[in-house]
Amino acid sequence: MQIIIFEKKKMLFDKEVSSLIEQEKKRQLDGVELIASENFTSSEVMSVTGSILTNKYAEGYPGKRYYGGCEVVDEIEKLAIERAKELFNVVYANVQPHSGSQANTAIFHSFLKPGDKILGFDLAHGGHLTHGSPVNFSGRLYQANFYGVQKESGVLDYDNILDIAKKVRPNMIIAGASAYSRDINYENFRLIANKVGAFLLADISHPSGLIVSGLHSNPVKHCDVISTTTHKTLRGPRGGLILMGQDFENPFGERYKNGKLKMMSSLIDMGVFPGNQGGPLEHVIAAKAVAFKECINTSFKKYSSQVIKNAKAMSNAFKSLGYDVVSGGTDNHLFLLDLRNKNVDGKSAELALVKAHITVNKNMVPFDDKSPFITSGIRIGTPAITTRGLLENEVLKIVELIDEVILNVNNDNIIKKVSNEVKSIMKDRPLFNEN
Ligand code: DSN
Repeated sequence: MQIIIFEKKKMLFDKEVSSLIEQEKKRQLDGVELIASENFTSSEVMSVTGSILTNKYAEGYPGKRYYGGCEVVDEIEKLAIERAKELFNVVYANVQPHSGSQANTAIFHSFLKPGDKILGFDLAHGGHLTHGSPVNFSGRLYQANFYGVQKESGVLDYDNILDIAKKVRPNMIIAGASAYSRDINYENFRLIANKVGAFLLADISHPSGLIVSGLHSNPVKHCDVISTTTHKTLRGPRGGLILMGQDFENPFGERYKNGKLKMMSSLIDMGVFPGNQGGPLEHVIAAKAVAFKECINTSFKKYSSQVIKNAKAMSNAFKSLGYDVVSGGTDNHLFLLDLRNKNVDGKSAELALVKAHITVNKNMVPFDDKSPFITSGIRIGTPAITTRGLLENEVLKIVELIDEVILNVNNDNIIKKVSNEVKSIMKDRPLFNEN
């Protein structure tokens, strides 16, 4: 695909912005990117995101817009919807959410009313801001309750979640996390939701790429509604997506348009627009369509499988170096290191690693005694380095380098040496490896 992003001449006109983009490009090329929620998209995805489609206003949905001239973007949005449905094997897809948070906001709008009760994965144990955090709309507009991992094992205990659900009687349960390294049993969540009469939302923003590759449990059969971002393991443009495996009759009757909206999918569409967003980003929707096609391609499954192999190789190597890996390992693309036995906090580790061109994020570990600004741990993820083509032998070298930095967070000479080694490992590797 040959698409011109912008005319170079014009871009150079804005020296400040183009120079900052060049600096960021160098940072991305030189470094080892281990932030679990980041990835590198293909040049096609980036080109389409930067295309002239950004010029079009298209509030509404294909065939029902509030603006003229939407014939072409209608076709684009329909294509993105059809590809999302094929990729996830679902009957309904809304490709308009600008982000995962917007997707969740729209779902909450559709399934809940302010003051309703939700039950989500505790952010401090690996959940997400939009699953009920008191500083987020989800914790301010709804009565938020939480389940977490077991102290000894670091994994979810579904009997315990059922006990909490029976006490709370939530209107909606959210299954999904941003720092949980184990597979999620959506069937168990369905049984729990059925027992307490709750809707079940699966937020698969993190593992969605692994799910479409058949390498992680699939929520489609078990959940009422699914949200995901499109830029993590799915490797598309920055954005959100809402899916339903089955549509069902709107159980709220009068909620919108005097009960004229018969199906839940229509309520979700209303929840996105006009409930939560204005004009859709058709350039990003087109890039989502491109990414979905890339994911349908068989080479994507090979990529996803390598993401997991790399994460397992790294977590095993950290364990053999005496690190405490939360839950003892990983089934997916990430894991958490609890650094308390190394006498380093997450913030100091993150800062020292960034100086060595290794990017991770500090992260609370379950039952953390430090604040979210300091933390006892770091989160490590493999989607981005796998896109750059790193295999097990190379990620093992990176584990050694991380260990060297963590044991010497105040030693600038060692950090400098590691930084040079990182640059030489990443040298001549494009951001997106076509193989
Ligand atoms: N989902 C968060 C992360 O995992 O980094 C961002 O919202």
